[in-house]
Amino acid sequence: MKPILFGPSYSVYVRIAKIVLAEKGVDHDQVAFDVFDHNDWPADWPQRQPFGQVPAFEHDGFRLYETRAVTRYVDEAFAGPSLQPDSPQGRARMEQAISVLDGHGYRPMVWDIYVQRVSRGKTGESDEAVIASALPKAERCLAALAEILGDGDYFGGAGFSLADAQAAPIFDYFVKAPEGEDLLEAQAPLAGWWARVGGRESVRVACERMGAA
Ligand SMILES: N[C@@H](CCC(=O)N[C@@H](CS)C(=O)NCC(=O)O)C(=O)O
Repeated sequence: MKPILFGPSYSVYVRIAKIVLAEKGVDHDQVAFDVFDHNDWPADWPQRQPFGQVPAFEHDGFRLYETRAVTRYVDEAFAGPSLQPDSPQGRARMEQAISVLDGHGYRPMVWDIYVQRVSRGKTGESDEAVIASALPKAERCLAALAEILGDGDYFGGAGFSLADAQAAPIFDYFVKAPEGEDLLEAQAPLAGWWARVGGRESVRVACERMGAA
C-alpha cells in the first residue's frame, strides 16, 4: 500500500512532509481537507490526530502524527538520499534548527506577519499591533538560524536536511510580506540559503509555485 499523507497543501506542516517525501522519491497518496473547517475533517480525524492538526501519515498500517516524527520516519524507512547529517554535531544542529523553527519561528513568521500582512491585508484587515510585536521575535529567530547555519550551505551539514525542509515552507510564506523580505535581507548568509533552498524543485512543488523561478 502507498503511504498516505493527510492534510491540505496550503498547510506549512503538510508542505514540510511533502518536501521530504519528494526528496526521498516516495510515491504516496494525499487525503486533503480543510483543517479549519471541522465539517470537512475525515470522520476519524480526532483518532488520527488528537490535537486536530495536520498532517498525519500512514504507512503499512503504521499511523503517525507530529511532522518531525513523520519526516524522520520517512527519511529512515525509505530508500533515497539521507536527509540527516552523518556527524552527531551535524544532527544536533539540524535538530536545533527544527526546534527553533517550531518553537520560535512558525507563529510570528507565518501567522503574525504573513497572514496579517498578506492574507488579511487583502481585505484591509491587517492588525498592525500583531505585526509590530512579531517583528522582533522573527528577527531573533532569523539571527538564531543564521548562527546555526554558520558558513554552511544547509542546516547541519553539506547536504539538504530535514531542517531545511522544516524551514522552507515557513520562509516561503514569510518573504511574501515586505517585512519578511527586509528581515531576511538583513541576514546575508540566510538570504543565500533561501536563494538555494527556495529554488529547489521539491520546495517549489510543495509550495505550489512551479511556474515561478
Ligand atoms: N506540532 C504539529 C503542528 C502542526 C500544525 O500546527 N499544523 C497547523 C497547520 S500548518 C494546523 O493544523 N492548524 C490547525 C489548528 O491548530 O487548529 C506538527 O508538527 O505536526
